[in-house]
Amino acid sequence: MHSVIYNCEKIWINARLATMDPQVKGSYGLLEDSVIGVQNGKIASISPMDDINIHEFRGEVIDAQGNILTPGLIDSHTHLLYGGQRSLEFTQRLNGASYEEISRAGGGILATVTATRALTEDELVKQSRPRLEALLNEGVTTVEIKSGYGLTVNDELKMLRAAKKLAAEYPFRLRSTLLAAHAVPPEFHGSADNYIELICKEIIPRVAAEGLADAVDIFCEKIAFSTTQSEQVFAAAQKAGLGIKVHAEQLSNSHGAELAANYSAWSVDHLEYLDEPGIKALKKSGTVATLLPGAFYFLGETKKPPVELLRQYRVPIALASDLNPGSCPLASLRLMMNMGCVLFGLTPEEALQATTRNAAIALGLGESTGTLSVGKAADMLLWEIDDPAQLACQFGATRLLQRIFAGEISHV
Ligand code: DI6
Ligand code: FE
Repeated sequence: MHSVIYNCEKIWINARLATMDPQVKGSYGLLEDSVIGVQNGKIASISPMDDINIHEFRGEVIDAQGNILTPGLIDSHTHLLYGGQRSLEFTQRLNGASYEEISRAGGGILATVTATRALTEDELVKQSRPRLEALLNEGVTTVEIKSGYGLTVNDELKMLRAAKKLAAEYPFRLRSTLLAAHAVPPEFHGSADNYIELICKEIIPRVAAEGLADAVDIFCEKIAFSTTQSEQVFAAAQKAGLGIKVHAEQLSNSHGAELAANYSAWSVDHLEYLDEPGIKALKKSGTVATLLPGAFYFLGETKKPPVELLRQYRVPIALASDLNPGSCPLASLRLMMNMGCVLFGLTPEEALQATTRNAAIALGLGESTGTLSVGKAADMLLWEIDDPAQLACQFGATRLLQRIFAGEISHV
């Protein structure tokens, strides 16, 4: 232990570590009065302050002054790349129209598809920067970004390339997801099966060959794609070696989550209408249940996801922003932590777990990030707080003293 810490490039001393590591006993996996050492962007050592002699250390010493370090926050479900905005629909919904009605009338996702197709890759990057910056500024260090507003081979590739550009510009870990099966594009109106065939035979293989996405997602819902179509997409994703995610059981129960679990999905997302057989399937496959309280709140939904049953079956729960122009234009994962507690009844500890460790698993990154553990990425946040529960309890005035990405203190 000693020799490792003395070989580190830098150490944070006098830190209280909310490790979120299940192997560390107690709430938040909290380790008081600790020192954490970083080498090559990774956590190389964690030990009690008493065990080290600072005067023998030659690297950089950062004094955390008794403040709390947590893992970097992980937003495991966003649609932050898009053109235009849809405040008109917000007003329409306030006047009584439903999300489904707007969608069926050609608004909704398809309105954003038109706006996104009209942009060049660079314009798309430019319009999306403020949303990404909002997440990063509040302590998000890993962001999943979905395509899904292009819906042609070229426009989906354009979106995924734009995501890569953002990743080259800003200090964060990108996971990108192909969501070509977000809506049936106008060119395929009345022939959704043909569009699914294009996705499976052309888009998925091409995206995999070019290394443009880590996972594939589909909107499995009455107003979008069927379970039969979903199964074809899952099979194609599996064949291409990509991870599987699904939007399921948001507006109705079509058993998409259970189906995705049978394909060893990383996560199934939304889940307001998830039932017990679905939960059993998630348990069996180790799939994460991702809850999106922002969309629930913004659409004024009343049916809540089955949190108590998920707990009983010990299915890992993640919380994500679902940041998108229609059902959740709210660029704050911290707000989602608060909503996860207030609207869905999670505890503050569950909310932090849901945006660190479990969110990492939902992105197939469970081995590399999400907890403060030796060997994982040094993605860490130093907060001026007394209790980690404050991260879910309060909103808008919590001082983030340092945002550390891959061992570097990074300002966005
Ligand atoms: N479910 C959602 O909540 C978003 N996509 C999806 O499949 C909504 C996307 C939008 O309205 O633009
Ligand atoms: Fe979504």
